[in-house]
Amino acid sequence: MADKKFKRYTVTAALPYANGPVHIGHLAGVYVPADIYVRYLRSINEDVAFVCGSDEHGVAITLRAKKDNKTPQEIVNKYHYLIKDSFEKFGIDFDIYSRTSAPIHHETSSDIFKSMYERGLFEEKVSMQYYDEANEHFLADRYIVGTCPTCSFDGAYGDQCERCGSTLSPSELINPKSALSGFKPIQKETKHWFLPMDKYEPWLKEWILEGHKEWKTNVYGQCKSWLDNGLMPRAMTRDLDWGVKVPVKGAEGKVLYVWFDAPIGYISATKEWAARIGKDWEPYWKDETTKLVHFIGKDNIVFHCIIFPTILKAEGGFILPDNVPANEFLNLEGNKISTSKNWAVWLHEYLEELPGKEDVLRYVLCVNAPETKDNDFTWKDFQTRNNSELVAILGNFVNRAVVLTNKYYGGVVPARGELQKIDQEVIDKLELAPSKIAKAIENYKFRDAMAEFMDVARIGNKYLADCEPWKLIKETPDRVATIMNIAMQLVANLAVLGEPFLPNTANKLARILNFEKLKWASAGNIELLKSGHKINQPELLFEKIEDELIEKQIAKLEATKKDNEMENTPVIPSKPEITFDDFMKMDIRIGTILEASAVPKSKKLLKLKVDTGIDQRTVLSGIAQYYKPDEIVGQQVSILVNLASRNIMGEESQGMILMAEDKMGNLKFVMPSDEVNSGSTIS
Ligand code: B3M
Ligand code: ZN
Repeated sequence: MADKKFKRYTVTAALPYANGPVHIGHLAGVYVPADIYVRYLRSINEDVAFVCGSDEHGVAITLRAKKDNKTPQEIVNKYHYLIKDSFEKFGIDFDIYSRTSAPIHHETSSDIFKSMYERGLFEEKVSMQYYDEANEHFLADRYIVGTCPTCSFDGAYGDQCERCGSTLSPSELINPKSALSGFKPIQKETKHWFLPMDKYEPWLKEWILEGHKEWKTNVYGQCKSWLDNGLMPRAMTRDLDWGVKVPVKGAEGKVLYVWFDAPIGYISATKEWAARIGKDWEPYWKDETTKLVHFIGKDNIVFHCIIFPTILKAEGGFILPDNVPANEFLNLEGNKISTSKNWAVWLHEYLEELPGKEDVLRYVLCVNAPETKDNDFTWKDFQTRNNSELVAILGNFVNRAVVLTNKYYGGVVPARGELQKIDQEVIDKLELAPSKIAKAIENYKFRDAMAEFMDVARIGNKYLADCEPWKLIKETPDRVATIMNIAMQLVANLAVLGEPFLPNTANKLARILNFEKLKWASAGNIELLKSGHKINQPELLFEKIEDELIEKQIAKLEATKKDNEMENTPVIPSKPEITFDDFMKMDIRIGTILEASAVPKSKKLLKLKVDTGIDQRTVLSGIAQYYKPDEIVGQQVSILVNLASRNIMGEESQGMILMAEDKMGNLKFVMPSDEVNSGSTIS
């Protein structure tokens, strides 16, 4: 079935930063889809290396260490094992979970750098870099905070604005400050080694834009936008004391850029795994018949589609990814998951608080996976999916089939008699299921795949409900034998087909059925259980989740929200002084929203018609994620009316609505304490 072009697979899952635990967003975006993919490949007997590990370098780690008053090594040791353990318990079945502080990784990444350096593939440049005089430290991009030039957010980092998602360089920040001392950094000379991305641009355009049109639209689109904007040389070294030392004379006190070393971590992990089991690692990275697939989240697209492939291409001899099925983000109860705000469902806590429900989370995160757009996880939805899908469909069908087989036949699978039309219909549908599921998985459509899998249980449920064997057992026992035989074959098929999705459940099913789990190729027919085969007693596959449990989880999040509100507002550095006259230039008034509508093709903008007291005008405002159009008609707002009008997405926007940000990063209207007339001036 799978791609005949390929003889083996190297499947990578993004290396989580070992600076905090992993949460449901990680699982939904990367690890559940990757694991389903790999388990399926193993079931069709493909040769797979499924590699992952902790990303233990980079500024995020050093910042975290500083905050906790620990060494970076202490931080990564703590989280590496916590993360590894969470993955294991959720059944994410890596062949190896390594770490980038491992000696083999330092050696591998250092060697690749050296080999590229020796062949003159880097440009050596002396540039000005921000430097914190108080701490005598060059400042990595993340160590510089300032105002975002795109959205004016005051807490943007030198590499990225977490509010609007723009990728930044520190020099673009307005009013930059050192995160170490809070002082304005100075510029100081430093030498770095740059990868001339611009030189690889034509090749990248050809390889991605022409060669990989089949990549997911979100992935292809991001690549195209990077390539259309033009690439620039990018420094592959950093002034930092934590990471892989730059193996070059004159580079003392410098380390490899974390995005140079981390993806090489996939290669180091493969080496470690291969050595452990006495295999040759090279075919997994160097043989054209190997299919390389990177599972990542959307914030890592440029690194996996553009920068890492450029490194591999420049170094030479390596294969390139065949696909990079990146997902969008998962939100939690309507808000962006945030580590710093503790707005997350942490996997290690879930495991403690909802023991035995690993597959439930795998299921919910898969059916809700942010495959094409950001999605929301809510505890209510979690409960509904469990109760009305896992319990009511899958669990119910299996339980009925197993209970009746035990009751009528002492647990021995009865022989089939003559088939009726309704039986044949079920058999026909079952026959199609494995290839439908396989096709969806091979195309990285895991939600569809899971839906197809659940359909098999639905078919079984309906079959029993339609045939009502319990009504026939007295009059026509032969007919019941046929029905129960087919029902049990469906259960056996569920055990085989369910393995990639719900591994614990598949194991339980195998146990109940008293059979060795079979490979994918055996599924799709009604010959899996021989008549006369003895099954075991039923076990509950899923249990109903009561309101109480859900309410507890919701209360926990509510408490987090409260904590966040109680905390002091982070001090955002003030903007440069202005004069009274500057202020008086602004004409801010109270207006009233008369109409509101969505802007086609924009997730962020709403088009508003505002009564300003002087006129009625159109304003485009980036509030679509926070308000629905019909709930804000009649809302009083503060509006800057003398802002030069701007064309945004083909619409003329006249003025700006003033918004304040709450602790969860949601935007709120700034409005008077009592209603005032539209047109009242603010001064
Ligand atoms: N450490 C994960 C992240 O951005 C980052 C991935 C590295 S993959 C080589 O959260
Ligand atoms: Zn921004």
